[in-house]
Amino acid sequence: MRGFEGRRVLVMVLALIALGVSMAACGGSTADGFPGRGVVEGVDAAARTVSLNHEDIPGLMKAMTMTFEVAPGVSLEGIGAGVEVDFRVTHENGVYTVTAIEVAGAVSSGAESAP
Ligand SMILES: [Cu+2]
Repeated sequence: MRGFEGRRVLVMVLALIALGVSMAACGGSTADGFPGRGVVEGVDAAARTVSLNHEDIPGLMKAMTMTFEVAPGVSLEGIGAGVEVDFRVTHENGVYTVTAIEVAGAVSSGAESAP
């Protein structure tokens, strides 16, 4: 039954391609980090960590308060306890690292300020 086997293989190949595409889509968001929102509980500028009471981060974790590493070069200016922030976080080798953080709803200087 060559035809039948051939179709089965084709279906499997298509399924694998679909899986690969969806993983690629997922991998894209992993590379840039997952988007999150939360309230700052504390900042340790010397250790470059930030404690966030964050909302659900779909695909990564549920809402909780935890401490994140802050990636080199990420500015913590204006980030302090009680401030609501939008951030991005990556999860690599068991370490959660904030790769971007800014005050939630802040008007960014430049690009996005079109009328
Ligand atoms: Cu968490």
